Amino acid sequence: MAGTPIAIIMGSQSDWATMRHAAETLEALGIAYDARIVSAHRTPDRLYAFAKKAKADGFQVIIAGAGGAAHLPGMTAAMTPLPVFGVPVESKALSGQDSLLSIVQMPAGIPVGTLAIGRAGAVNAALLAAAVLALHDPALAERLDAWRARQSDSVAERPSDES
Ligand code: RP5
Repeated sequence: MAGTPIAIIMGSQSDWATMRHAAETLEALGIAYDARIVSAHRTPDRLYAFAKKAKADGFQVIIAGAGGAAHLPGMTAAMTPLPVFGVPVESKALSGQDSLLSIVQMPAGIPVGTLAIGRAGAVNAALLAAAVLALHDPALAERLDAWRARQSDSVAERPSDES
């Protein structure tokens, strides 16, 4: 999609339950995104085609979520000059620690900005991507400030017995 600043890619349909939190956060900030399933091992040709064209297609930041032997963010970063933020999806076998280490332990030379495991990582990947875009988009910077202010306002000063 031309002119869409953020690509959200994920290794499997099963990752969407996590990655939809990135999508929802971008929607709350009024940022357009394109969400795609791109598996490094099941659809390597799709990954190559996506990553090689991502910048020419107009994307500015890529958010990549994957679980297990999660090579999607690193492989993507190897094939594009765009910033790539990796979200470790919580795996069944190792609770996402495998995903985290696969994504965070990039050898020097090809960076992947790695977020937390699961929903927190997905939300924060979107907020980090928004912060990057906001450097050159004053209106977005205002929306991001307002988002943070609403978050602050939503925190009670004292705990309640009601959950
Ligand atoms: C990875 O394998 C995906 O990113 C996903 O987190 C994990 C499991 O995929 P499914 O077997 O659920 O399709 O490639």
